[in-house]
Amino acid sequence: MERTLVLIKPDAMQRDLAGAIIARLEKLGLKLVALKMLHPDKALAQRHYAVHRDKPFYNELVDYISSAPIAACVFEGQGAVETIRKAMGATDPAKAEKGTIRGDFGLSIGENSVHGSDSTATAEAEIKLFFSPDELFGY
Ligand code: D4T
Repeated sequence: MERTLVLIKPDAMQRDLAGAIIARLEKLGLKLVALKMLHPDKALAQRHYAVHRDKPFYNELVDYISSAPIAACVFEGQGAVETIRKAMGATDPAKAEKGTIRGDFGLSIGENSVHGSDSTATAEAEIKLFFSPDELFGY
């Protein structure tokens, strides 16, 4: 079954939106199969965002995601990656449609409340970064 990683970013955690975001994703028929709260260190943030290492916003992105606790979640279901990407909305909350997570909760292109894996291959690698196999549940 397809799985994807969702990170609830510091801006959403700090505004007590973790439950609301998880509830929205559960309502899409996706199953929450792993969940943890953690404060990522710089090394983890750099590995997670390695694909962006040459982008001008990379350092800011790494600093931001490692600035405060986040919630990491794995959701499972048919088409989970695409379903969650749609539910998140455009990267820039100003361009995201109303009713999407970023459209409703995001503050700026950096503080955009959530991360979601962009392909099944990326999801597999990202899930391994945040979870060991025994932290993923089938139920
Ligand atoms: P993620 O990967 O977090 O689900 O976001 P997207 O897939 O929607 O967006 P992305 O890969 O283009 O960017 C990754 C991450 O960087 C932040 N960002 C992006 C930023 O701070 N400034 C920018 O100019 C851009 C383009 C937001 C998401």
